[in-house]
Amino acid sequence: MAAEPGRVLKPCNGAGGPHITSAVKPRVAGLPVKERTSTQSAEPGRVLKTSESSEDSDLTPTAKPGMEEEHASAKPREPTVTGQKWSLQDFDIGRPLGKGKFGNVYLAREKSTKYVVALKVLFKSQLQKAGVEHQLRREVEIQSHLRHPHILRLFGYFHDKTRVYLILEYAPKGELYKELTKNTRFEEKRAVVYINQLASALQYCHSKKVIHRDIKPENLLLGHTGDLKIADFGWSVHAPSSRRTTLCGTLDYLPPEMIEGSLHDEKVDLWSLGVLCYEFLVGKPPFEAASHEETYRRITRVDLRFPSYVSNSARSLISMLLKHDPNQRISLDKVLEHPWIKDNLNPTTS
Ligand code: N15
Repeated sequence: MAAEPGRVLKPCNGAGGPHITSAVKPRVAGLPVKERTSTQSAEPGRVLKTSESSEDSDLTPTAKPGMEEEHASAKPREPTVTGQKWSLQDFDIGRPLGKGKFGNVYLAREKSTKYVVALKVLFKSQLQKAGVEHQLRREVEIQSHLRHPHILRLFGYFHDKTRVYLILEYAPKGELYKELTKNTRFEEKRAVVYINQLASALQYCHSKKVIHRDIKPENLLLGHTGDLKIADFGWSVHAPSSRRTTLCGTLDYLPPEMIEGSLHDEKVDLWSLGVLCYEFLVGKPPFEAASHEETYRRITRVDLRFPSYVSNSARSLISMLLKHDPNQRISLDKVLEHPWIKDNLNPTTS
């Protein structure tokens, strides 16, 4: 089944993305809107109930505390408990952690608890111009409901006249892709630790019918013990989906069914896991090529080649993930049982 042409999920990352006309009315101001009774009454830190029935539904205006359960002391306070809303005043702002198309991420500390977070600042004008408010709201909706040790937490959000702020978990060891660049490639034992953590995070996502679709090293951060955190849900949707991506930016991590515009489901993440596994071990993604067209060809043909140093056991797992037919791909359960994982996993690091 072909995806509907022209349905754009996300603007191109990086420069030169197309202008996207939003199908939704611009209402970034209340983002994510919930029981807005007055024009600026979005409730910081409170999030929306995830609708699993429709990948593209409007957000159900069901209030849910942004930070309940597990946290006692160290986390930022629960706005719905105190009745207070977050504002910039609540934070000391530190160094920039990263720059993005719509704004930057800063190290920040919540004043009353001294809890350190990553504060992402997005400019409403830019979000509006690109027509991605709806996208952002969906991301917030999805991510704020996910609780997993290997998924970066979204603690809450607030906004002012010009900006939207996302209160995100701070990952002290920074970007995984920098580690990969620094090391060129990872030893198999280290790759196993990451793949194991990733597989368990994806298992959790899939149990919630969330497919990620954009797992690549740039979207992975490292916690203070060096544990992996999936940070970006920019393309996540509820399965199954025929959502089409704009095919700009790198194709390297996209499975055949996505670049071919077919209906896809959570099995896209199995493919990405295979690509990532390869990249961890080799230092570059498997279908890398000089041109978009060539990468496309290599992906659709599953033109997979391994350098001699990759173990047979790793090749076995990667080959079972990188199957053209999504239904032939090894399941996450079986990934976690695969000898390459089991035999290389240090019991203390799982
Ligand atoms: C729409 C919303 C729900 C999506 C939420 N997720 C994001 O916005 C994805 N995102 C995560 N965008 C930026 C970040 C981000 C979070 C970027 C960097 C960090 C972060 N947490 N911690 C960092 C971080 N820690 C670092 C340590 C050393 C060097 C750089 C670091 N960056």
